[in-house]
Amino acid sequence: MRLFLKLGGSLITDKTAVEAIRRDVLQRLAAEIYQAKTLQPALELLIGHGGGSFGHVAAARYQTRQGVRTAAQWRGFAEVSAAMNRLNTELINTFLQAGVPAIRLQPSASAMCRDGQLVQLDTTAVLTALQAGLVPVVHGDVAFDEVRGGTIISTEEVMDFLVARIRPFWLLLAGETEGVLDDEGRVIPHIHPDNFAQIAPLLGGSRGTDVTGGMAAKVQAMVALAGRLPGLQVRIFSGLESGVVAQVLTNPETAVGTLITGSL
Ligand code: IP8
Repeated sequence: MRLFLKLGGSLITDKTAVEAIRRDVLQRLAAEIYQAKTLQPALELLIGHGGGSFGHVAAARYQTRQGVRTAAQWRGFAEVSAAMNRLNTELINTFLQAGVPAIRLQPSASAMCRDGQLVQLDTTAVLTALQAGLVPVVHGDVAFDEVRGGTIISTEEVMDFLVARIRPFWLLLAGETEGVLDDEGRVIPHIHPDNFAQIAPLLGGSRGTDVTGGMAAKVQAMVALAGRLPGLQVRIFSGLESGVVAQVLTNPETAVGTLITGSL
């Protein structure tokens, strides 16, 4: 079973501070991922993690997503990359200590964008790592851009690109909220192309600094992705509740959070 799991930046870091890791959460998640992999040796798992209070703070300071031209902006581009490296290193070390054979595959090493759209990213290393039983770890990152010079690609943009080529059955998005919430704070159990237009106005942005869009943009991208790739299902749920990540990795049909599908 091939699964992609995103750990949201707001889940693994404190987005209201600067470069603050939620170490207790990260350690618990690593233990749960180890547990799921041990229970299911055939599990092929790719993990992506957001920028949280690491990448987003530097990216907002230098406006990197809008484009990179001047020497000062390129310096900012390098700083955003370094901030993501610092977060990723913490993550990889925590996973390895928990027994998860995680390996960093840095998107910016092979990514190319065209006016903010990711058009090129190496998939060979990802596939080879999955087949070797490793857990490749990607993340939102800086990227070179044919039009803008440089830009930012979100974790979901990286994962969407890989989903279309590596075709997992599930894209599991673990964040700090219980799922996609309506304007009264209730979890919306199922979003599909037929109800998305009604739901979209009820969705909010993001807490803290987020240069890549917040919840409404993310849900829209997921509905479009599930619509393009029949067979792909997406689940958005909270990784804060102990045991849920292990449970969802073991059985992604578990009815928690919000399910997003490409048809009813
Ligand atoms: O947290 C953006 O990734 P996201 C990463 O998935 C950077 O939006 C570098 C800001």
